[in-house]
Amino acid sequence: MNEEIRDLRAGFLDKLKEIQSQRELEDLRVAFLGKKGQVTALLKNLGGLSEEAKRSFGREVNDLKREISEQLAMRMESIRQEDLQRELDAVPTFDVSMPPVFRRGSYHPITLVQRQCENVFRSMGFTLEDYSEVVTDYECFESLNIPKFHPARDMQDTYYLDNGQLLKTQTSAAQNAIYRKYGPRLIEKGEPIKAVFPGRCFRNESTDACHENTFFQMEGVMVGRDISISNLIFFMKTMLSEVFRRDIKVRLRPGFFPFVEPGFELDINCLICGGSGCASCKHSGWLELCPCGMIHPNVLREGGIDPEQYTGFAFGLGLTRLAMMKYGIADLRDFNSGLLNRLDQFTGEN
Ligand code: FA5
Repeated sequence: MNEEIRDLRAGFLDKLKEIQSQRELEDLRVAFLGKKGQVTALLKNLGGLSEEAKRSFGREVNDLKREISEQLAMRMESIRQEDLQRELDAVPTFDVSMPPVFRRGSYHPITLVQRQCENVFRSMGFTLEDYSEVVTDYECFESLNIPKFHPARDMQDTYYLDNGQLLKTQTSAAQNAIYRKYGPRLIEKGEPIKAVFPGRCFRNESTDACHENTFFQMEGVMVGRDISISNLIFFMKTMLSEVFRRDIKVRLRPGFFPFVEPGFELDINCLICGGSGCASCKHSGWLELCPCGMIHPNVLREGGIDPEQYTGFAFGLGLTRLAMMKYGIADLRDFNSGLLNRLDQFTGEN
């Protein structure tokens, strides 16, 4: 091989080793194969050579060009792969395209977040209650200050069964039973009622990124002497900081529910879009997470508790939306999708 060609080839291969980006690679291509590049410049030295030497030199230059082109193409492909890998590494934990690896079984993300909330409230002295999914009209509505034909029923499109029972639309349906269960202890021993009760709820809703017809809530109540809105805010703040373990923006605004007075809506700044607006938060930047308020006197009375002596707060935490925010899942319909390769990514927690 011609000495000049050999040196040029060695120089190219040395430089190629240092290339890290597509842009550097393009500069190298221009430096060697461009119109004013080093390989093209070789051809200017053909002048004094014999015909035979010219042919041989030309062949070697062409071989070098081909080799350089191939080397550049190979390096371009490997840089593309490296760039892609870097992008994939930067993708947040939830990856919809992640293939299933092996199946060992895992907890559903809603179960994980539910357990976390249960632990937080249990550590603050709340009892954990279980309640039926099929309830009576009295439990779900009438005991909650929502008589028959009250317009507030329209807020929860209900699945009724033939026997007059219904699929509970809200965990509040268990409130009356809790007051009846723990009321006597409150009255006799002065022990406040502190209970949480998670459960599946059903509403005949059209679904979208933040609404499902089957979803989970966790109800919480505290009743005793001098229980106030400050107690409510303290427990809400503690729960959110334990679940998210970082500062998150919330807002409290007035909200209407016949079973609380005053009533509030506690919204969370959408963690999917950071508050700029997206499908997950219906483009408002905020997501309704946990309505709450001071329990209406009629509801306490219906549960056998004298509202003149005792007060209390109640909240209805949207567990499905909480899991959505905690795990960065933009569409809560994924939760019921049955797609295990998406849902078992969170096993490591708890
Ligand atoms: C209620 O269900 C009241 N029982 C909450 C309550 C309890 C208020 C105690 C006051 C005192 P609401 O319909 O807004 O309220 O639902 C409560 C939460 O459940 C919502 O903030 C939301 O996080 C969640 N939620 C409601 N509907 C859906 C749905 N279709 N899909 C997913 N989550 C929902």
